[in-house]
Amino acid sequence: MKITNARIIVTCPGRNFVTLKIETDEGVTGLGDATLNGRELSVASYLADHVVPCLIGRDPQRIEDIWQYLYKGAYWRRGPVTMAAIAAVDTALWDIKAKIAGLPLYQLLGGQSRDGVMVYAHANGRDVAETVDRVGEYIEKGYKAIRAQSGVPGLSGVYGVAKDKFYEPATKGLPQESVWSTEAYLDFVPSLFEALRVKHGMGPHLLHDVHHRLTPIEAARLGKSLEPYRLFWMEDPTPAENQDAFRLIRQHTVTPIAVGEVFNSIWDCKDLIQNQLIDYIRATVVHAGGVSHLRRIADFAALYQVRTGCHGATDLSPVCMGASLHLGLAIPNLGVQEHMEHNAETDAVFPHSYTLKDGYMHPGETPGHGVEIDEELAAKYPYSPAYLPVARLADGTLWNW
Ligand code: CS2
Ligand code: MG
Repeated sequence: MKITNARIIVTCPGRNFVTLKIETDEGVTGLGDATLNGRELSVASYLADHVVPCLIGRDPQRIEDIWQYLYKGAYWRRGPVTMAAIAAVDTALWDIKAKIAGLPLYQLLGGQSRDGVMVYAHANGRDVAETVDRVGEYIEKGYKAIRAQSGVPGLSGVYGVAKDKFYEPATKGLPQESVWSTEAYLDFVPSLFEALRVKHGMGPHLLHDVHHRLTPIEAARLGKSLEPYRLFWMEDPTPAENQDAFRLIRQHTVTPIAVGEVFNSIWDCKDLIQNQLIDYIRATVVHAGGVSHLRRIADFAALYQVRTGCHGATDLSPVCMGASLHLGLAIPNLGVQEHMEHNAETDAVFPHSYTLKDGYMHPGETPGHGVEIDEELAAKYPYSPAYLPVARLADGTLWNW
């Protein structure tokens, strides 16, 4: 079998997605997600101008060889654009291999290690009362794990708080700016989780995304102040370029830590995992080199009893969600999978086999990763430039969004 063509499909059913479709001489095709929020066209170009010419004529079954060819052969290794491009190729090739085998992808990854993949939902509100209600709604829907994000008194445009139902951070036009105050946030967040535990008890898994906003010692303080509420995890407490920063947090708190949605390779998390500085690795299929590389990261993490908590926000397409669920069903060290519902238009553009029931998802039994694309429908939604916001402190200092 030979690869005869590979096309990049850019569509915007409510938000932008970049999808790679690999075609073969035996008519078997595979899909890979290549969406990098706010920088979509850079990956589309990397694929179209640099990667696709290298794929034509190759045997699609040689996944590992093609991965190494695109990683080492690029000379310029790692980074979000390169690794999203490699991820799209890798995911599409696994889709093809599983279709050739006539098996759902998880069977090629070792079969089911559990009956379903526990997922967490996103609850957010403008204030404590609204957030408490939203969490209650998701508990009603059967979710076992819910992330809680609330507006902070005195701050506008806080991360994770939706203007309407779904929180979509990227907005049309130039990046929106919001003012951040760590003091207001640190003094407020414990009261949110106090209210959530008083209302919903200690049963539900509660998660919170700090979204890279604190310094290591501030993160240590937050983790400590949240200990009575036994969070499932505190996510991205501080930027992770300096992996040693997490030693300071660990010294002061036992609140579990999740990191990694912005990671692109095993090198970004090796020290964090090896030194037991995190409990959940959030690297995901589309941004960390595909199924092949994410499997490597998960296997490495398992050695240190670190579990996966893969990123699954709406800017990661259903193709990524499908592949991520197959991996999550098979690996021994799944922690939880993030699940933000895509809108109806997106679900129509990307018909898929995965299902949700009582807080658990299953990728389905369709050969491949179970997600396809309706190209005719996709063409109805042209690309629309959008940017992620930026944050500044009250004195105008540019801060971590
Ligand atoms: C977030 C994301 O879901 C999360 O954990 O951190 O919503 C993130 O802000 C976006 O994916 C950025 O594009
Ligand atoms: Mg996050």
